[in-house]
Amino acid sequence: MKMHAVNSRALVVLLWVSLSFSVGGVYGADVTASVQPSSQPNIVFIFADDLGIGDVGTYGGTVIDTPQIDALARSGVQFAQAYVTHPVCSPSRAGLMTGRYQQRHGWEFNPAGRDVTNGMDPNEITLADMLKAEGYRTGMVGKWHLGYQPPHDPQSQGFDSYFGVLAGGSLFIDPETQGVESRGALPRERSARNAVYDGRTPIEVTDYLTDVFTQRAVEFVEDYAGAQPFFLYLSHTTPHTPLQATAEYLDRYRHIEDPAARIYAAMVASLDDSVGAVVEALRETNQLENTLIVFSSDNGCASYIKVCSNAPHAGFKRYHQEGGIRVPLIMSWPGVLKAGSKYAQPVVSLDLMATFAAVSGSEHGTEDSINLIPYLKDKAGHPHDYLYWRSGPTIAIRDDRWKLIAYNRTDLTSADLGADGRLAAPPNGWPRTSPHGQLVLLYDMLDDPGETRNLAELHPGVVARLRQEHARWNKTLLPVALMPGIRSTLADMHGKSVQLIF
Ligand SMILES: [Ca+2]
Repeated sequence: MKMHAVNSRALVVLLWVSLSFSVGGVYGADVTASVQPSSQPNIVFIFADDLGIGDVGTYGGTVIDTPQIDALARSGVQFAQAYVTHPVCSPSRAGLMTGRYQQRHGWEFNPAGRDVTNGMDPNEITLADMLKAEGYRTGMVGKWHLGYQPPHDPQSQGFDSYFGVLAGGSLFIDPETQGVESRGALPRERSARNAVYDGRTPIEVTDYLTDVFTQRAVEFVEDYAGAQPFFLYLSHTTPHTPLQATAEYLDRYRHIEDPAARIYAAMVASLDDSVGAVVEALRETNQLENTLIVFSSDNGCASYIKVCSNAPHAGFKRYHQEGGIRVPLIMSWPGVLKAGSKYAQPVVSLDLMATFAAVSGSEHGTEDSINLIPYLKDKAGHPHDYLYWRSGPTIAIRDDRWKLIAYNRTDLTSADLGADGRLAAPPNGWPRTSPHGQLVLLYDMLDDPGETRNLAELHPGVVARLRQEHARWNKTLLPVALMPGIRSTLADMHGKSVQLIF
């Protein structure tokens, strides 16, 4: 193991990790006996919103430059098959924050504004709750989307400090600001629902929101570096709509003629710069060797913005094809995780809970979360036999080779879509039943990762096995959600019309 000039806390971590692995057991099993407070690394989790995996250079993107994200990947581990638990923001975040499939605690659907008065089950233990109990200073900057009010808001859910947007997104800047380009007609000011909060106080922010979040994150690192281990959750609202960027980032993409594509590329650039700024702050405060940095996105990019890429995957945000649920995931922990490595087996965002618990010394675990660190060292096999999804009547499951998706078929047509591109929900939300039957899709993920060929009719035995396994898992969930699913639209799957419910 290469030794750099490391501070004492990092050195203890290095020795402790080496010891834990040389014992050969499950990483977590050694933790309680051996961990000392001084051996806890900082954890920095940078989250993008609706970032297309095909728009990240290290994942094969060629249109947009992401030098900072790419450098982070080179410094650590890049996951080839990282999944989130839902193809839209809020339920994906509910799974990630708790390390439990969100259907276990009822946060199955996009709240679609109902999070102003409701929120994720406050009895769940979040990443921040867990790390705070281990003595971490916990700070959050950015998008929450799991409930505005106590006991659901970030400061009720384990974060010592909060600065950000409680909503699913917000205006990035006054669209009439000099040099700013925006897509569509936007208001000049944020609505109350999309306000920026400092703690629990809404404040006025006039600078470009992504830059403001970055600055706050850098200040958090500078304020707490070295004093006690810290957990920073930097949850950007970019490159989610509204599409808006400043001249600083647009200048890098003047060669892209399509305005929406240019703005989206500039937004990804602002995200990339943010990753670089946070890494630099860690370096300047001598914390880089002592920090586990994680970068990911909450779901794939959206078809409705028309200018992003989930390539080489099919589908988009809202879809259970890979384009909706397979995301970039990078972990960097210099000196502990091997630089420039790749991890090929399927993993899921739920695994961050057990991973963060193990490195912080927590005994907390969940039924769904696997500590990935041993696998990133040398542990053989795969962390999960199956990964599962459910969004109302839509289900999906995958194993090492196969992936099954079942969507509701529908007799609704594009004439039923509203101006916002969505279907109007029945009064009690969309039912879990399938009155028009389901379209069952089976893909061979080894032969056909782009999900182009439906093999369901060729392999009825595989379909039956996966359906049975999904039914077994389904019985362990809450049969209903805290709030019914009200968001839905139509999609064409191999020439058949299906209903996406999210
Ligand atoms: Ca999102």
